Amino acid sequence: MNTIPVLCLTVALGLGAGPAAAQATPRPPTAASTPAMPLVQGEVRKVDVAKGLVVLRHGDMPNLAMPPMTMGFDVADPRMLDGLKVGDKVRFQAQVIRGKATVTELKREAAR
Ligand SMILES: [Cu+2]
Repeated sequence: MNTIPVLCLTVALGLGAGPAAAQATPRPPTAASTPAMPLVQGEVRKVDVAKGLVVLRHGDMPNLAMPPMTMGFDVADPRMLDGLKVGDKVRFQAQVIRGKATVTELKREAAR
């Protein structure tokens, strides 16, 4: 479980440098075996549809051993980014897929 904090740090530091989020250490997808994980609170900080990338400020993510932070994620399905805007509140789940932190489920919270 040593690679995830390093990954987060790397991604977080790379936010201003474009495609740095694509670089990550490969890791077996152990998280994939955990069913029905709770969704995590997040807030959209950046959306890059062309790269299939979203930057989220996220809460604690026990399945990835991450404390709250802001970092970039790939998305499993580019349609998740449809209509998503900076500042949107979301609930999401992410897993490490092929070495990249990837959003596997994303729901926008209803505006009030
Ligand atoms: Cu993180």
